[in-house]
Amino acid sequence: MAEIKRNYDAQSLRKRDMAHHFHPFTDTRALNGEGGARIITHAEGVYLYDTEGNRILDGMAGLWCVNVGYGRRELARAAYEQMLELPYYNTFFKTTTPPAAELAARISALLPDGFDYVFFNNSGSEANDTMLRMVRTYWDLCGKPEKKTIISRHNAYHGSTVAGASLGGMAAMHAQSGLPIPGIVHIRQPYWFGEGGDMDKNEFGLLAARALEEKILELGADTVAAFIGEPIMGAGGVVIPPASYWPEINRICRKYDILLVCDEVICGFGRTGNWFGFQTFGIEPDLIPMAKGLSSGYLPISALAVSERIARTLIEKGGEFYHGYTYSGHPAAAAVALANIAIIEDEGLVEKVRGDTGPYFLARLEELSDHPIVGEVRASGLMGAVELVADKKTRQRFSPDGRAGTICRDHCFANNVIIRACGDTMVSAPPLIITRAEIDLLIERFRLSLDQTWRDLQEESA
Ligand code: PXG
Repeated sequence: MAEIKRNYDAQSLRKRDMAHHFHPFTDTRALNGEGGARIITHAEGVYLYDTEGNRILDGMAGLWCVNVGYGRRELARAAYEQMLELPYYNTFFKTTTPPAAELAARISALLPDGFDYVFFNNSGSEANDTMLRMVRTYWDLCGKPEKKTIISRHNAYHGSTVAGASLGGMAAMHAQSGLPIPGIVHIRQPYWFGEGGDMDKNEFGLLAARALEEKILELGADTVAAFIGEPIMGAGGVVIPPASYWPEINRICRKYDILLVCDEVICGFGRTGNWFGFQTFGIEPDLIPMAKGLSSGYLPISALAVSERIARTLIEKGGEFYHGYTYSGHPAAAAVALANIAIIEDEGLVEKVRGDTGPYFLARLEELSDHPIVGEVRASGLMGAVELVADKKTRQRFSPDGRAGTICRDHCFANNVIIRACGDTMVSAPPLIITRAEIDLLIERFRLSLDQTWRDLQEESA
């Protein structure tokens, strides 16, 4: 593929973008002050290209979603052919479409026995909105209408709709719009590096899990509907819980008859070296929201998989479920998801992450542990984090919080590798097709960026 596909007028595009495009999660004034956004024009494999002709290694798979990498003709073809055949039809009024029916069965076949039903939505946020309504309806139908509260965790990310942002535990999001909505509460996260102090990791894992039990007892189990968690907290900084955490959460949910929602929006479809994160951590979910890797981001689609107990109750006792989106089960998106799952399977991407590139990624990241500003390195599959600290021994952070991360992120960007900063935690989740040689390049550019960050921070404090 040519380095530059088309001759865009970058100047004029950027001007229009600055004048008219309200970007998500962006300080638009600050962005415009810096001259506007970088314009990504095309992509191939793990590389993005911009209007300046830069070839950028995408260490984030877009936004944790482009699992099969860019430039997949099969996915474009699946969308094109489906659009010619049937670009749209709804699934509301006693109708379905071939891709929607096939995809529902395909997802169900990937999951453990009992997950026979899936509900389609267009984003991870919407899948979680659906989950909230389903969970509350379920308990109503069980004759326990007082079981309404959902317990989540501080620093979790479950979306940006009103329900999604409320379920999430991002303080800055809550502060902006009067969230969370009533009936959603948050407990501590299993973040050993940030909050574990001198505790043994597994002891800390148990302590963090028991915060759930304490909250249930405080609220009364008869008022708690569900607990929601990401197997690994993604946007919160790739928080990989200690091994003791999830088994204890399973136990507590079963003991108090609390539904367990495992948000697989990031961890699903191979990210952690299994099809789903619940397999990596031994989680026993009742509901499974999934999105991103389901279509590798080529078209928007998400699904909520529902275990037998809930599906049977809703279907047999519930009558009509008054919920759905115009594009639920969109045929073109479903066709792309089917083709995407076929690629993951045919190319053995899950096995490759588990047995080859995942361990290699961790080994190469671990080499960064010797860097003067690196406090910890961790990874599961192709999902990794590097903690930036001022003092390696005491884990003392640089001040102010988030400054080192921002500097490092900007250096990465300038060095043509995309690595995100969550506060002072650098995170990377490259496409699952990444090769060892490309991981080497990612690490090389990352190390250079760490060196430059260290130099900047030293100069600042001098
Ligand atoms: N659950 C999880 C675990 C997610 O990571 C959502 C739900 C919501 O999905 P939608 O499709 O509605 O965005 C997400 C999304 C970041 C970042 O900066 C992460 C997400 C979205 C946007 C930015 O890390 N995750």
